[in-house]
Amino acid sequence: MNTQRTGIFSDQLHKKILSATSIVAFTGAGISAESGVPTFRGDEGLWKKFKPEELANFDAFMRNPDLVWEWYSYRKQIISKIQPNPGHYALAALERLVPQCAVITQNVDNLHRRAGSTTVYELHGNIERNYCIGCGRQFANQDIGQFNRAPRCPCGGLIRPDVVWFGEMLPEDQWNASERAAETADVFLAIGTSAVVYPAASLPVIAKRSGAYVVEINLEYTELSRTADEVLLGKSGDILPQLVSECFQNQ
Ligand code: BJW
Repeated sequence: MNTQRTGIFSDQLHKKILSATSIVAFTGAGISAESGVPTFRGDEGLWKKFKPEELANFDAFMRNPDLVWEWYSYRKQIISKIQPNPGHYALAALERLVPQCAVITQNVDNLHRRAGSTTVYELHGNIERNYCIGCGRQFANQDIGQFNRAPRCPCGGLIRPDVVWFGEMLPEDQWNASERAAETADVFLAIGTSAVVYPAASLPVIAKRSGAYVVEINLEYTELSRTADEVLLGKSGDILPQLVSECFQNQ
């Protein structure tokens, strides 16, 4: 594993990116931190103040739907007020420069699409969508308004956010497409994720096993660092725009 500080990227990385037919960006909460979305783990993370077992699983929702709904309302409000940051925009620009480029995200904040990325696989859902646990009817946030209590569908069922809680399966189509993208990537960028939540955290390993050059971008070393070919330590909002402009400055 090569370790390199932000600034000048290795020749190896330049060559890998410029010769790549397929680049995958696998993102976690860290890429949205600079937009003002709190991460989950670490000193400033949501799980310091809130217990995931009380908020991010189906049993918790059935025990206390209003509490869980209130927590998601709070996060929906944060997300409705913020904007994509230079890291999101750099990935959207990369999509226009590389023959195939996909974003696989664990984030539910929709910021990649808002930044202009079009091939986006959402492994853990999207907080802007909701559905009825009774009949499955879908509701956009604007359809249900702002509620402090968990809203109900006309059928009487509880409405929940369309996110993936612990113990739930990932959306099959998103997972299958992500696995295929990881298997065929020439370069796999793992950005702002602690890489501890499975099955998402297996994707960089799948990519590496399939021959991809794996680059981690994070503020600190993670579970993934030993697998990565390079670790770039720093903010993704600094590193990604710099990487894209350095590699493609003549295009
Ligand atoms: C920056 C930065 C900057 C900050 N620039 N970097 C044992 C082995 C394997 C699996 C399991 C196991 N025990 C249990 C499981 C299963 C479980 C799991 O993985 N648990 C582990 C925690 C142990 N997984 C599941 O349950 C999944 N489903 C599943 O396995 O289905 C099969 C099954 C079904 C039934 C029974 C059994 C199995 C589902 C997982 C769903 C995860 N859901 C959440 C919540 C989503 C909804 C919501 O938003 O509320 O997804 S949890 C939370 O963690 C969220 C995230 O997407 C996910 C990952 O977090 P992420 O993105 O990595 O964030 P952080 O905060 O951890 O890290 C941020 C990083 O950014 C840090 O490294 C910072 O340094 C860095 N950073 N600023 C660059 N500016």
